[in-house]
Amino acid sequence: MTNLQQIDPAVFDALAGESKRQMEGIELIPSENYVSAAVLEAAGSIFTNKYSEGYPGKRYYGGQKYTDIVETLAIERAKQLFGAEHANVQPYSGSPGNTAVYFALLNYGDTVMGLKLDHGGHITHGLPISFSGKSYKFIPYEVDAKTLRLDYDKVRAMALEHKPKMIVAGYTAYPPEIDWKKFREICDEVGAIAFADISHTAGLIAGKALHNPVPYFDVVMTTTHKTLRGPRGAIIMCKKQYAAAIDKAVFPGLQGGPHENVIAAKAVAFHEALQPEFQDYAKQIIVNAKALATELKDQYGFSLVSGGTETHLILADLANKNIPGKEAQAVLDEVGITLNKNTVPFDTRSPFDPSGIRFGTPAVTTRGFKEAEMKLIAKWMNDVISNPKDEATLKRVKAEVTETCLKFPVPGIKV
Ligand code: DSN
Repeated sequence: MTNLQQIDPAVFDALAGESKRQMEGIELIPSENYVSAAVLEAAGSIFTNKYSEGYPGKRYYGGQKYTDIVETLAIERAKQLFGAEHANVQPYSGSPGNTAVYFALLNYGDTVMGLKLDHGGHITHGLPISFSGKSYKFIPYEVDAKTLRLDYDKVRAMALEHKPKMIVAGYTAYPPEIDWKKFREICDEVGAIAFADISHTAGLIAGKALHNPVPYFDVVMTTTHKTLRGPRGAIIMCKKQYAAAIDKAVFPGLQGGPHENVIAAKAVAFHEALQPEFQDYAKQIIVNAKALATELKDQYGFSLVSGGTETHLILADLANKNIPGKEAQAVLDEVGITLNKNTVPFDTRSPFDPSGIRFGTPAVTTRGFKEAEMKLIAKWMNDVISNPKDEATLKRVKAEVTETCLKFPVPGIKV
């Protein structure tokens, strides 16, 4: 990056600092990952120079020979990866992707059901202050107060009562696997459109480590940068009958020129996810998450929402550890372990300083961490959370974290 170093040392220095942070720290934010050098090259390529409003073969500007090639590759690979009838690869990210789905298939004011944000949903699944909550009549469903898991009978009863036009399934802080077939049955019973937001688990689904909703659902949106390990962005997949409406909603309904450099990087990521070794990766993410959860629970007495995990993600309620989520996040950050504070279902604290922390294994699994490293991480987390003000503990853990991380290279970062 000699050009960047010479032309803009301030940005170069920040980038160098971030590279070191990513190399030397343990990334446990469950929505983050490390992309391959090939994905980085495509995302940082000269496709960024090109405008290409429209779709392959039907663009508004000239010079589209190569943008058509990469966008078609991305579309066909996405369809193959998930068994989709149609794919639109242009959404800039998850929120615009969800917005496009609503814009395509709903009228303002229509009734929709989505999981409550503090029970694991997403802002765009009907939070009253978001565009979704303001534009549509979202009826929030919840997890069961005792099991902290979805109660499909209750979801069904709510659907029968409210007759939603759409039900949204797929979450950002829900550790168990989702029963897609149950959602499909409920949607069929009430005549609702079945919409899955699989942003968190798309890589696990593509890698055949979790069940795939695409065959059952009318529409599925996913971001491409989480477990799927692609560039920041999103795609929408749907049954053929919705294809025209979805495409029209993305462009010209909501977006202008697609980011073809990112679409090229999506194509590369889908190619990588189609390789057999991606299935090993997806399975190891869950093996690692389960190992980390078991160690934290059995060895160190952590209270895990829903009892553990069946996916890449763990949500711990720190009430029994006498430390709020915000402080835990900050002190773990100090030793190089990055995760995020998070509300737990029925949280009595505020979202800015909630009771829980959310963490997961997609990024560390990309580095090659296995069950042995999960035991180390659990120990370090417990050491820090039990002694947040003990400088000697923090210093020791930070040194151990750095030493371990340097043995596991990060794809795309040269030491
Ligand atoms: N910000 C994402 C996450 O961390 O889950 C959701 O949009």
